[in-house]
Amino acid sequence: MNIKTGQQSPYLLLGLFFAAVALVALVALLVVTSRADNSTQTATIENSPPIVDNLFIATSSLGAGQENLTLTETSKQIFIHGAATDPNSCQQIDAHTQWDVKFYRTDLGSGCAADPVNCYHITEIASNVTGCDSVSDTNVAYQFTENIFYNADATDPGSNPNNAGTDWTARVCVTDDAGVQTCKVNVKTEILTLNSLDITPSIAFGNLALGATSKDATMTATNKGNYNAQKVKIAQAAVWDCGGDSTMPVAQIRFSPTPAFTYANASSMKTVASTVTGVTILKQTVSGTLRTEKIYTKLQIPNSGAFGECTATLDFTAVL
Ligand SMILES: [Ca+2]
Ligand SMILES: [Ca+2]
Ligand SMILES: [Ca+2]
Repeated sequence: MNIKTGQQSPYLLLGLFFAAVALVALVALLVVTSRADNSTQTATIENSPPIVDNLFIATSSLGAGQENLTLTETSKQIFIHGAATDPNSCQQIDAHTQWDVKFYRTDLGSGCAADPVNCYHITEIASNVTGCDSVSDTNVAYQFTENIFYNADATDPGSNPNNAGTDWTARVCVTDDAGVQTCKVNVKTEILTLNSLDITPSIAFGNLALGATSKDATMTATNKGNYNAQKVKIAQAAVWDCGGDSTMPVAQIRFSPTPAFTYANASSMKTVASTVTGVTILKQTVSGTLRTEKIYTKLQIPNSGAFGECTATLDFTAVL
């Protein structure tokens, strides 16, 4: 008997061959049809400029806007505040370094050099810009403060120097992250004339005999306002109080703009205010350099009928 081992039918082999070919083709087809691909999409969001929505000049934090500013003898704090929007995101305008704020006499323009008399370049700090909460938030609040000095130019009718024809401008500019700047100015603000004076607080004539006339006492009057030709009125409302029943008349004091003046020729003090002729104090225009004038007084003690330590108060009024 002839037994063959390891031999297969040729039909079976052919069948296996075609089956293998079909499997390879199917796998290849699957690979071709399942291969991934992608398409990159691009778009650029155009920058929208920022908008300064509103601008108020106030004399208190977040206070109501006002047209007129009255200064004080020291300095007056102002608050420039409002809201701003960037339609892209508040994050494009929320850094204080992106803000530029000035307060200046309008006729000088925003390019003016910093000067307390007429042009303030306001320092911006981080806390000046608030309220940017997320990338989808578009709005911020701002508030900048500045101290306006007493000698800042008045712009009302009667101002000296005469600046009635102009006023003061607050200008707020913000630049977004794309470098686009938008500015807003207030409509109108006048600084009013400030008529104000500082006077030497006390005078000591020392010990004087009955009938004696003192040496000059010198008083310094300082212009602490913004009017360029300030005059001075002087009065002594009540007689000298020398203790007990002892008094001296108001008219024992005489005054003059000239040192070492002759008592007999000088103006007598009165209970009603009278102008010190010859004293006109200019306005301070250079920072740190006060403008002053001297007023000289002499006291003559009555020949009799008075004794004691005497005191009296002089009243000064600044007048235009
Ligand atoms: Ca923008
Ligand atoms: Ca906001
Ligand atoms: Ca004006």
